[in-house]
Amino acid sequence: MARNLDAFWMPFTANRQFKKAPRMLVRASGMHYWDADGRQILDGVAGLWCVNAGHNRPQIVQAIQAQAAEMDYAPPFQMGHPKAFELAERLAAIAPAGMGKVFFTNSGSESVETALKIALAYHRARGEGQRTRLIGRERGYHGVNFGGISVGGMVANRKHFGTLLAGVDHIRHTHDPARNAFSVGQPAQGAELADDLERLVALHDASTIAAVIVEPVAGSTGVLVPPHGYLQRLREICDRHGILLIFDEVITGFGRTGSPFGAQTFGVTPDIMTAAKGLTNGSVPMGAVLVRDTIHEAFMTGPENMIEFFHGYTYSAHPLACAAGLATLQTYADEGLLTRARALEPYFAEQLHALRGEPNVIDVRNIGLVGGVELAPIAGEPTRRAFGVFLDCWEQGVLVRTTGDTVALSPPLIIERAQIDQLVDTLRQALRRAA
Ligand code: PXG
Ligand code: PLP
Repeated sequence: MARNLDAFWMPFTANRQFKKAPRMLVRASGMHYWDADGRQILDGVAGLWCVNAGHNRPQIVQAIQAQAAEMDYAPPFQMGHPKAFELAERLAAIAPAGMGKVFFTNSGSESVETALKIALAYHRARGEGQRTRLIGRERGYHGVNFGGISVGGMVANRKHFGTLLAGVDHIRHTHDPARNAFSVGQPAQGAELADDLERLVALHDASTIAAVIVEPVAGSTGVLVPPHGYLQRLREICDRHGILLIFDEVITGFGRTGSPFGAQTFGVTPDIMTAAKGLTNGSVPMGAVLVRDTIHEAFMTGPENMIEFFHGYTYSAHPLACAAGLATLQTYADEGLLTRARALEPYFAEQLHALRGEPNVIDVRNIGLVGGVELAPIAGEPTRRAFGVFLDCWEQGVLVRTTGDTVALSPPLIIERAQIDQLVDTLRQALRRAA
């Protein structure tokens, strides 16, 4: 099937390399994709960390089809449709207690922008409008819009784009291979790294700081699991200084770490939480921001006929996305998928950590059904070794993901043990061939 590939400028892709040897996916079901040559590919990354219930689940497909036929679109400003309210209620029901208000967006990136704006407007509404600083973390990924790359800490995602948002600072990341390499689950060392926030409080004064945003588990940068006690300490410091804590749960949401959200896995409740990806099982673009009831309450002042929060998207709570989201949450509930990762974690961890000792493996990290296998970079050619392993796995019928020189795994939560074996064995063979 000859096709001209010129027009599509592909996102986060080596366009020229791809177009010389395209990897085309044409069909999906359950744990698998099929490529244009009819090859079956085991999906080791849930698409892009989003297809948590596996592909093309009939309940979700039918919900989208039925909604498309019934009502295509409804304006979300000053109008409503029933499924938006129902989905918000269902989401609040699986969120940490007290996080009962939901704002809808269309992606993780938009959820991040929305969360940052809520934080700023919240302080202003309470008469603390001088709290304008936003604090992120080195190596953080918070999507690609200007707020998100400003609080984010991925150098390549920032350096091309000018001065970014003013008034942003970063705490240091938690990666510490000297002390924590090959930790199974949460690393033992590093809770004190949260104290870096005190350094920024001392520098800027707490009265200027609106919020701190972190991923409970940093995904995009290569799977960094929070050290024991780290998130608790961050929470305590935020409380001490009246700083809002935002968890970016775009990856950690919807069962990835063994609970509905990372907040529950780690036992720390943020003030604001972003979500996307698994919200609709990847089927229709949608994101959400969940906030504490008390934050929402701070906005509900002034004349009743006035808009309380000047923010929203044309496609906020799109009917197709809401239908997909409801069917997705139902599928998760029916099959116990929001906690299944907890049951599979010991087996997954054991298989993954058995890669220790394979050529060039310098660290293995895991939590729930997320894994990271870090490779020693080829001297002078960062990312090349891992990308070679990715291509080899693809040739062998397994889709993995690489970031830097880390191979990331985040399979659909329906994965069976034999498929974990296939995933890890394929990776092992690729590592040996690459040596
Ligand atoms: N926050 C976090 C924590 C994310 O992981 C986003 C925000 C942005 O979501 P959208 O839907 O705007 O892409 C993400 C997305 C990777 C990779 O290489 C990870 C993401 C996206 C693309 C690639 O691991 N995460
Ligand atoms: N640009 C223009 C000119 C618009 O009119 C709008 C929305 O009305 C937007 C951007 C924002 O689009 P969206 O609401 O889909 O984010």
